[in-house]
Amino acid sequence: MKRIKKIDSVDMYVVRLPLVKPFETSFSVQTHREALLLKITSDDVSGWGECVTAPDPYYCYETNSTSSDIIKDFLIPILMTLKSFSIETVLQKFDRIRGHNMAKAAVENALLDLLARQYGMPLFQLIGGEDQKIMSGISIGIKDDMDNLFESIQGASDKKYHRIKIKIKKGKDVEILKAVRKTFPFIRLMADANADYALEDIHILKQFDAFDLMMIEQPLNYDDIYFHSFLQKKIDTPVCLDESIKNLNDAKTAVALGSCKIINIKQGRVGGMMTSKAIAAYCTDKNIGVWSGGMLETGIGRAFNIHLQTLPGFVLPGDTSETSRYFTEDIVDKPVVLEPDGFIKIPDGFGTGVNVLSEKLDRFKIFHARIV
Ligand code: OSB
Ligand code: MG
Repeated sequence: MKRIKKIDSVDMYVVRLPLVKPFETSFSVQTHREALLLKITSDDVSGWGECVTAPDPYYCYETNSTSSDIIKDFLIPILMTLKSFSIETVLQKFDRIRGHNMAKAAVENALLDLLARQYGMPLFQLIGGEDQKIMSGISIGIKDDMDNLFESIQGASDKKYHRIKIKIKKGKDVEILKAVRKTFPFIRLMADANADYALEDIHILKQFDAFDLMMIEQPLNYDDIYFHSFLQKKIDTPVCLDESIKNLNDAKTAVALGSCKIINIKQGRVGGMMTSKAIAAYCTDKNIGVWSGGMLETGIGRAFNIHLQTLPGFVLPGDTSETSRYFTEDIVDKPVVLEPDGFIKIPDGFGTGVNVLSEKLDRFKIFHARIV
């Protein structure tokens, strides 16, 4: 088993990158990506992780401040008690802390990157993935007018994105989906409600069946699994759960109840790459599709999502888009770009393959602390 000898230092940064365009969902409008980054160093090799939290608790209860506290006060102190340890040991110790999956994932990510770099291998190899290019997908925010939306969809379709997701909310749904489908009859299309509906809205959701959607993502309450099983039985469109699935047990519950046909695995939301792998394996065995979600990550977090998709089970296109769709400038050396066929290549090199540019880090950072 691969081991890290001991931790020499841990640095925490917050960077604030402007988004190319504001990103509107049923729960917020985001104009910046404010990312909490972690750099863990051992024997002169550093691994980087990105916490997928936002400054606010509108997608989930975790925020940059709660994660930073949990990392500083609990997770790193656990690491400091260990000598010559494996990732498995770390994850077992982290189990004592309930929830705070995004904080745990950030630490796990940095350790995996560090380990892969120390052993001189790409991250996908360390986690048991297969060398391959991965599919792309784009998530388009809620727009004020239809022309704007059509323009974004046309752009994504021209780029050969493998599927297009549009954000919806109550009142901005049926008519929009109908118009999009009419104008773009052949695109692989899906919608994400970010928990904006209740079971009583079933008459609205039922109308989505006419639009040949790949799935409807998180229609009901952010922590509901049970009532989604009622909904899935009454509509033909496959339900995909995002917010509700926070660990392997949630995935098992959703599968047992028939609450969804697809799960969006965000490695941060479920507590890291290793849990993601377990959920993907479980779902694949049960004939439930999985894909890798995104949280508007910088190049660091996005690289983890790319490596994640080399694991067995990730057969559906996820929310991995090119860098230029999010930022004019990122903080890493290798931007994500789509190949002419819409695929994305794994960044070359050890660990994630992407490296933080110190000039960009300096320019975009709004906080730095050495915590060890
Ligand atoms: O629900 O999938 C979501 C972004 C922030 C928070 C939640 C979600 C999203 C996205 C964007 O849909 C995915 C991406 O391109 O990173
Ligand atoms: Mg979602």
